[in-house]
Formats: sequence, structure tokens, C-alpha cells
Amino acid sequence: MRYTLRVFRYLRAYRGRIIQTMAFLVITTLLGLAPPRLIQGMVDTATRLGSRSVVALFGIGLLCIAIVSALFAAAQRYSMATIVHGLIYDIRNALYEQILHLPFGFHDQTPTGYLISRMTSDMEALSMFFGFGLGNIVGMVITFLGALIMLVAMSWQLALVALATVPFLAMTTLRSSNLLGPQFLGLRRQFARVTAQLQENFAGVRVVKAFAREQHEVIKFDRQLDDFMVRRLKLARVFMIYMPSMGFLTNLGMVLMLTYGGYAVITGSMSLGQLVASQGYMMMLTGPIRMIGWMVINAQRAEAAAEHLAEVLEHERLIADRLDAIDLGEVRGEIRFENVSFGYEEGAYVLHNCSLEVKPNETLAVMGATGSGKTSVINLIPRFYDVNEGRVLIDGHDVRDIKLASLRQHVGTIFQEAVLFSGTIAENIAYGRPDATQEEIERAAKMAQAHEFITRFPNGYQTHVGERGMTLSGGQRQRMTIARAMLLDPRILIMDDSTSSVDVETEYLIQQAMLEGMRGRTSVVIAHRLSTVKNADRIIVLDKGVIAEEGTHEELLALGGHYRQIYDTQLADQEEAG
Ligand code: DGT
Ligand code: MG
Repeated sequence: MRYTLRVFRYLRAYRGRIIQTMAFLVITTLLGLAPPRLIQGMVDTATRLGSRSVVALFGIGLLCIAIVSALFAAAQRYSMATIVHGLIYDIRNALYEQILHLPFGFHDQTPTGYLISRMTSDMEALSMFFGFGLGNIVGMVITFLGALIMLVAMSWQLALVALATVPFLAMTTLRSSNLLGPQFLGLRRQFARVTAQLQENFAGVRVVKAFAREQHEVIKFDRQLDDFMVRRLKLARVFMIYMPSMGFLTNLGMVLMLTYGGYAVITGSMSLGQLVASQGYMMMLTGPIRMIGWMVINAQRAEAAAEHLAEVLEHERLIADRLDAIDLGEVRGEIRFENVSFGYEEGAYVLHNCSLEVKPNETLAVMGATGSGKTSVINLIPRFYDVNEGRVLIDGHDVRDIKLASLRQHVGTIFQEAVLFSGTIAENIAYGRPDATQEEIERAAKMAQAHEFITRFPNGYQTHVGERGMTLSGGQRQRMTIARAMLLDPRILIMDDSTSSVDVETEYLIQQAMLEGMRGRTSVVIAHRLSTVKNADRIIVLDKGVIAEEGTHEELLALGGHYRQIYDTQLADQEEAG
């Protein structure tokens, strides 16, 4: 229970509530022990005294207990619910916060489906355990001991007979939980696989359809679902055997006790009332035992869930503020790489000993073949990843010494993939500055050459875009993300220009948007367009993670190396078009 115990620290905030709940629980449980005693009195009065008024008194007593215990049970349930839901609320928030704070490196390696099941089914498991399991344990122990004491008090011989089947019952329930536990776990894993496949296919449904692979995916899903079904039935078979066995053992115990009690009543060593009462206590005795198996399974599930949670919650936020991290304040916008080497994985560098300098307001174009490390270079500037060797400096400060929030406020990023959130166009543009006014949003949109197409929508800036911005074209989405970065008015702009081909007119608009965006700030742009390259003050060409060439368009053309080759094969055609 190592991991589950760690969850307990979240319970600390609920100390008062827990004491209150436990008090309600103890009262309810103790009240539950009284009715068989009262029934005993009632039966004995009826059979021996024959007094109607006393029987009525017992009836009133039973009624009162029923009412009071119902009230306490209700209070206990509600009080318990506030603790459990509060606990899950706290953990879910902590988890969400942690996931969003974990570095790019973590997200590169962790499938979305995995994180979603942490947020959902693991939470469910913990909620079950803390909601029913934990409270139940206390109630079960009190009920079991209380019932045993009452039985012994009536007749120790009777108590012994009553206990005769309990060890077998305990063994059966434990054995079934040992069998069921791993099966439940397997079932959950399989379900996670089913969910993962669903998520992947729904996300990629366009590809599935485009390649006419619907039938193939249906069959693949059917196989997963079939496996799930087989596991389900296997589980059902275990239940099929164990549930009736436990029922039988319980009944057997009851028969033994009633038979023994019946004889005792005949010989006069026990009253009829006692026999009736003992039946009530017997049920209280076996109930908790039968529950043990379920508790064990619950605890196993909770432990597995807590372990998964710990994996995420205790994952080190490798990229985080140092204690003495600084705020940038005014930024001139100078970027320097000093002998930077970097790799996504241990020992496999994708950048080797790169040094470069970008002066304030300069534009640097980064070029190179696919996989040469262009994205990797610009990812280091806003510290999406940390360098392995060397330093990245902004205005002479190592980026690791700058507060992340401050750094990312001054470094605007336009990613290769245009991601929009579900919401209005205005909300999407204002994502980095939710307090922006409509005028500011429009100014940013105008800079990004997006204002015109936005105002052509009937709802203008209030137009809703879908989770992937499906209602917008590729070129429109790209200009939206440029507008989003423009609104931040960052001193430094980094841009991973998309290679997606668009029509000539859109191409022209995007070019304008980019040139507009780069004006008056330091920019590092991964360039695919001749206009961007020509506009750049300097160009670096990467080759397998090494800066192979550096200079202006003319210088590099004259050099006749990598750049010349890229120019001849990719850029020269754009001379006429641009
Ligand atoms: P592109 O966008 O196709 O034009 O290529 P670049 O130049 O932007 O390449 P880049 O920096 O994304 O990748 C450089 C190398 O690093 C390449 O061999 C793939 C590898 N790489 C990129 N991202 C990751 C990652 O998240 N994990 C690992 N292990 N390797 C990565
Ligand atoms: Mg790239």
C-alpha cells in the first residue's frame, strides 16, 4: 500500500471532517447493534409475559432507533461524500497542474490517452477506495466485534457454533480476491487499450477515411473488444463459483447456529427471543467477512492507480524556475548560443557545438535539410528543452537563470503546427493575453493579415472555431497563430514556418504577415520562402546538427555550398513568383 499511503497526505486538509464522519459512523454502527436485542425482548415478552403494552414499547423503541440511525447514516454519507469528492477534486487539480507544468520532453514521450486515463479511471479507483473502502473498514470492524460480543454475552457455545464457518468464509473471500485482483487489473489494462485505440482513431479519422481503412480499423477494434469480452467472461466465471460458495457458507453457518439454538430453546438454556436475536447478530458477523474480498480488490485497484499517479505527480519538473531566477524586465533582444550541444535522448546529440549570435532587431533565417536540427535550435531559445552543453543567453542572461513566465512572455513562439482551441476567434488570438481589448486583438489580426478574412465571417471575431479549428483553412489558421504571437508584442519572435503549400494569394498574405511580424524585433525564423530568406539579415544553414554555413543571401550564394544547393533546388522557382 506504499503508493496509496502517499495519497493520505491530501486527506490532511479534511481532518475535522474526518473526525466528524467517523463519529457519525460509530454512532450509526453502534445503533445498528441494538435492534436484535430489542427484538429479543419483544419476542420474549410476547411468548412469556404476553403483555401488549410492553410489546408496543419495544416497537416504539425499535422505531426510534430506526429513525435516529437513519438520520445519522444520512449525515455520515453526506459528510463522507464531501471528503471524498474534495479529495478527488484536490488530486485532480494537482495532477492537471503538474501535467501542464511538465516539460516538453515528458509530453513528447507520454501518449495523450495515458494522461487522460490518469485523470479519469485512476481517479475513479481512488474515489471508490476512499469513498467506500476506507469508511467501511471502520464500520465493519465495529460491527464484527460488536456482534461477536453480543453473541458471546448471550451464550459462548452459541458464539462458537456461529463462528464455525467464518474461517472458511474468510478463506473463500480472500482466495477469490486473489484470483479476481489480477483479473480486474488485466481487464482495466485492456480497457485502457480499447480507449487508446478509440482516441487515436477518432483523432485521425480523416486519415482512416482517406485511405479507406475503415474496415481494417473496425476489425482491429473488434479484436481488442473481443479480448475485453473474454476477460469479462473469465471474471464472470470466477464470480459464478465464488459468490454462490460464499452464500452457501453463510447459509450453512446460519443453519448450524439455528439448529444448535433450537435445541437450546427446547432444553430451556436459551429463550426464543435470544434465538431470534442471535440470527440478527450472525448476519452482522458474516457481512463484514464477505466484504473483505471486495475490500482487497478495491485496495489493489487503488494501489495501482496511486502508483500511476505518483509516476506523474512525482515526475521532476526538470525545467523549472531556479530559486534565484530573475525577471527580464526591459529586453533588448540579443540572443547568443555558446558552444551548444543538445540531444533529446541521453548520448544522442542532435546539435553539436553550435555558436551563434543574433543582435537586437536582427532577423536570422535558419535553413537546412529535414531533420538537420532547425526546430531543435529554436526550441532552446524559450527553453522548451535545456541544453546538454554550452549556454543559451538572452541579453547576456543564461535562459536557465530567467523565470520561465518572464522568458516566455518576451519570446513569442509560432509553431509549425497551427493549434487552435475551441472557442471564438477573438479568444484564440487573445490566448496569451486574455485581458486584451478588442482594438488590440484587431490590430494584431491586421498585422497578421487575418483581419480581412475574419470580418468576412458573419460573426466576425465571435466566430466559433472547432477543437482543431477545422472550420478554418490551413493558411487562415497559420495567420491566426501569427496574430496570437503579435498580440504579445514580444521582443523576440521565433517562428517555425510551415511548409504547407497554399495558393499564391494566401502565400503572399502569409509573407506579408511574417515580414510585418518580424519588423522591429529580434526574429529567428525557420525559412522555406525566398522572401523570408532575402529579408533576413543573416542566414545559417544546418547540416546534421552542425552550423555549416553562415552569411547573407548573396554571400552564401557566392559560396556555392549547401545554401546554393537549397537555392537551386527549392528557392530559385520562387524568384519569378515572388
Ligand atoms: P524538419 O522540421 O523536418 O525540417 O526538421 P528539423 O530540422 O526541424 O529537425 P528537428 O530539429 O526537429 O530534429 C532534429 C533531430 O532530432 C532529428 O534527427 C529528429 C530528432 N528529434 C526531433 N524531435 C525529437 C524528440 O522529441 N525526441 C527525440 N528522441 N528525437 C527528436
Ligand atoms: Mg522542424
